[in-house]
Amino acid sequence: MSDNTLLSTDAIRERALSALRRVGITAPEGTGLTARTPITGRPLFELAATTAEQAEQAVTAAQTAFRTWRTTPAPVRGELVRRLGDLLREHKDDLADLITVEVGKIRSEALGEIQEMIDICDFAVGLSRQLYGRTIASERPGHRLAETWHPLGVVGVISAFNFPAAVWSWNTAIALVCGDTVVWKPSELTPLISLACSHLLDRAAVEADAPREVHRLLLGNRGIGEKLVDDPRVALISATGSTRMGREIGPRVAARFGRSLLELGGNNASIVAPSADLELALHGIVFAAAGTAGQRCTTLRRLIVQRDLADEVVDRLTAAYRKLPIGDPFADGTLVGPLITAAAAEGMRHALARAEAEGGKVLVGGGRRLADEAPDAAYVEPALVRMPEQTAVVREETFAPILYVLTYDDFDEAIALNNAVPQGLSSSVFTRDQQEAERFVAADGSDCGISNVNIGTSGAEIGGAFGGEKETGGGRESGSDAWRAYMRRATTTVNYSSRLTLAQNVSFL
Ligand code: UN1
Repeated sequence: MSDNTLLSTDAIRERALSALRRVGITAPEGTGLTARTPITGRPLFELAATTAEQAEQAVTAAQTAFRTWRTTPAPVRGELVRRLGDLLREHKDDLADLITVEVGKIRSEALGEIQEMIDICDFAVGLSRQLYGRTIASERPGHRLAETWHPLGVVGVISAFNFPAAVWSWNTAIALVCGDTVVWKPSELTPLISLACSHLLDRAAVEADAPREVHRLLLGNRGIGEKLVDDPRVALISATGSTRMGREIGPRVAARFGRSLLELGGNNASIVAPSADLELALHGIVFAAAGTAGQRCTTLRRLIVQRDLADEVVDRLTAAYRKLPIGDPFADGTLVGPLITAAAAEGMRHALARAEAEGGKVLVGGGRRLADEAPDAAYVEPALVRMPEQTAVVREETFAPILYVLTYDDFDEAIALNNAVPQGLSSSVFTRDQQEAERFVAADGSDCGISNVNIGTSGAEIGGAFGGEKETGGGRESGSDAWRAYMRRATTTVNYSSRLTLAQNVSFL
C-alpha cells in the first residue's frame, strides 16, 4: 500500500474558504487565534479570539434571551431546530469539508458526523412535543400531584476537537427545544467548523423568527472556557474532553452549585469469545480501533481475546493493519488520516515505549508516515500491541490508535478485565453464545455506559443516551431521556377541594 499525495496547504486553505463562503461566511479576519490543518500541520488563517469582555456580554445576551425563550412554546422552539436541520442538510458537504480540513477525518466519517447532527435535530424536533412530566396519584382527596419540566437557563457547552460539530449539536439542539439558551466554547483547534455551525444557527434563528441571542460562540483558549465555568449565570456546564479537564471543571461548577454534565475519557474494550463470527469481529475491531485515527472517545483501546483464539485473531488483525491506507483524508480510499497535532503523535510514541517497558510487544504499526511530504503533520501507523497483562499504560487513555491485546481463559475473567480500568464509557462483546451476550449486558456484566453485542465500541446512534461511568464523568447526552439534564423539574400539588388535608395524616389545629 502506498501513501497518497497530500493536498498543499494553499489548496486546503482555498477549500476551507470556499466551504465557508457557501455557508455564508466571508474570509475570516482578526487576530488571536490560528486555524490550522492537521493534513499538513500548517496554519491556515488568523481569526479574532473572543475577549473576556465579549465573553461576559455573550452570557448576558444569552441570559436575556432566555427570559423570552423559556416561555416560547416548545413546539415553536422546535421550529428553530427544524430549520437548523434543513440548513445542515443543505450544507452537509461544506461542513464535512471543514471537518476534514480541521480534524483530518476521512470523507465518510466527516459526512457521518454531519449526519449525526441532522439526526439529533430530527430527534429534538420530535422531542419538542414530548417533554413529558408525570401525573402522580396523590394520597389526599381532591388533590392533584404532578411534575412539570421547565427550561433551566443558560447552558455552557465546552466541546473537544474530535467531534467538533456533532457534540455541539447534541447539546444545542436538545437545549434549545428545552427552552435553554447556549454559550459555546469549542476547542481552539476547530474554530472554522465552529464558526460555520454558529453561523447556520444564526441564519436559522433569523428565518424561524427566534432571537439570535439564543446562541453565542466564544472562540479562544482555556481562559475563556474558565470564565464560562465560573459564571454563576450559567446553569449547566456540559463539557466533553479529557478526565483531567473534567477533574478541574466538576469541582469548580459544584462549588457554585451549578450543574455539570461531563463526558470524559474512555478506555473501551471488546471481548472476543470462542463462538464469535471472526470475520464480523475483525471488521468491527479495525473500524473501532483504527477509524478516526483512534481519536474517538469511543475508540477501541483494549481487545480481550479468549486464549485459544488469540494467535489467529492477532495474525489476522496484523495483516489487516498492514493494509490500512494512511494519508490524505480527502483522497478516496484513505482510511486513516493524520493525528490532530505533533503532540498527539508524541503521546503515542511515549505510550508505546511504556508498553514495551511493561512487557508488551508491538506487533505492527507505531511508525510515522509522510514525514518528508508533511514534516509538520502527524501521520502514524495504527499500532497493535500484545500485552502480558493489563499494566499501568493499558489502564490509561492515550488519544491515538493503539490497540492493546490481552487474553482470558474464562468469561468471568474477561468481564473483570473489561471493568478493571478507571474509565467506563463503551464496551462490547463478540459472541454467538446467548448466555455470554446476556451476561455481558447484565447488572454484573460490563460497568460501562455503552455495552454492545457483536459490534465495536464506537459509532453509537444518537437515539440512545451517550456517556459513561466512573472517570468518564457520569453525564448522558444525545437521545433517550438525556434531555432531562437540560431542564429543571417542578413538583406541584394542587388542592382543588375545599378542605385542607395534610399529608402523612398529620393533624394540626
Ligand atoms: C466522541 O468521540 O466524543 O459513538 C463522540 C461515537 C460517535 C460519537 C463519539 N457517535 O463514536
